[in-house]
Amino acid sequence: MIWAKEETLSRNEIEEIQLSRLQEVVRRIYEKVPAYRKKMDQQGIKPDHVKSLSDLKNMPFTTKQDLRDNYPFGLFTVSKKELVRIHASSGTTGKPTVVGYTRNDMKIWTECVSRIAAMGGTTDDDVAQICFGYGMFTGALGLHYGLENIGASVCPTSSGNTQKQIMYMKDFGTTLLVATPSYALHIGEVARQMGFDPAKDLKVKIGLFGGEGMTEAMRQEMYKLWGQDMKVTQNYGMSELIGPGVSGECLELCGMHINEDHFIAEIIDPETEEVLPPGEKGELVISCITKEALPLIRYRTRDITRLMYEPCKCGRTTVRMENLSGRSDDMLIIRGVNVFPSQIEEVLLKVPEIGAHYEIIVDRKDHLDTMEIKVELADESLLDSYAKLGELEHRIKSKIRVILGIDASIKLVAPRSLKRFEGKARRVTDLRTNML
Ligand code: DLL
Repeated sequence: MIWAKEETLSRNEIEEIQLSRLQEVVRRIYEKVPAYRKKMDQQGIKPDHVKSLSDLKNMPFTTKQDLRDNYPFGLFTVSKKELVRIHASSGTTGKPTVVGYTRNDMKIWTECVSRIAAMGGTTDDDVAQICFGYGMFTGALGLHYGLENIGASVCPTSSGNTQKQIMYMKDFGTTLLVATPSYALHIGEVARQMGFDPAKDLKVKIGLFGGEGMTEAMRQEMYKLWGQDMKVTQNYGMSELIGPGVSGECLELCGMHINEDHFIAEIIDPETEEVLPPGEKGELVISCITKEALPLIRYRTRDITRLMYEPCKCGRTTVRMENLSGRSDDMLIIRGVNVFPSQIEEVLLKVPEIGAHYEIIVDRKDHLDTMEIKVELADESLLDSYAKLGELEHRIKSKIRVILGIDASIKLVAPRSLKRFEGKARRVTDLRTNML
């Protein structure tokens, strides 16, 4: 179901809305936020200079560092009194990034999430279990409001306590699961250990996943576990921009539709910072054109994707972003070769004898980068055969070499022995970081 008419406007109509909203928001940040005014003045840009959408490229970028430098509320355009909600995302280093919402921002957020949930097949008949951690993370409360707005029955089970999650799922007849893809796989595995076949004994038919990447191979794992007819969609967002609700996949599964009347998307070359032509892959840069409290302009997401403007079979006309290849800061450089963990995942998940969990450990020995991949066997059947394990290790190693052009050492480990995550999975350990 298409939730809002704004999802089907012509390119001219959408661009007209974008331009007037952009002009308004640029004026507002220039007047209200000293840090923005300073940056714009340094680049010799005044709000009046934004005469067309193509003038956006002259505006300065905003980065996570700007948020840190202005911690906690320095980039806000409203007083604290006008905020009705505050969230934060904890980075691995430094202060958290703080984001805030006015009453109207909450309405926009709810609307944007309702759109992406409706795209993924949600209706008011659904019983929705939200297995994202409630708290400062935007995922849980974002989905919560959007799904309630559609009229689904929302169960805020939060993350963790997986056996209890499964009991609720069974007893409440949960039809819709909200989780990170890695946690959704874990819930399915635990259900199996408890003696259920998730595809037959549970009623979950919709998976609204997000907060981290899901490769196509992982989507196939999801069907195997939860049933071939499950509607499995990816949803993208970021706390700094709004949280979930920036974009989501429709049931055609051909990229995530961006809510373009609220967000303007550009793709840049992360090195040169030049805007790339439509269709090229690069870093996603987003401008928030309707938010009141924290309307970030040209925010560098560090996420790598490509934009697709061709109309989608679902009837929506909004631009789609391809499922992410990774984050520019996730990219590992191993012996000079650029490696995205998602490339490794694609290879691993196509090997039938292994499960969906893996860990990548990068190190440096004698000045040479090394990569070890710990891979979990799908079941115990191979554990007794040394020869078969050796053959499997060799097969995985060759496939990785074909795709990446470098060697990795493969370590097969027993089923269910690697760490599981209830939120976003952390699959890479780079031990080189302290040596540089
Ligand atoms: O993860 C917002 C969100 C929650 C979106 C739930 C969808 C569902 P942050 O915690 O600020 O916000 O993390 C943002 O997570 O820059 C991406 O690198 C990654 N990410 C989010 N969604 C996806 C996705 C939320 N569908 C960061 N595919 C982003 C790949 C994703 N990566």
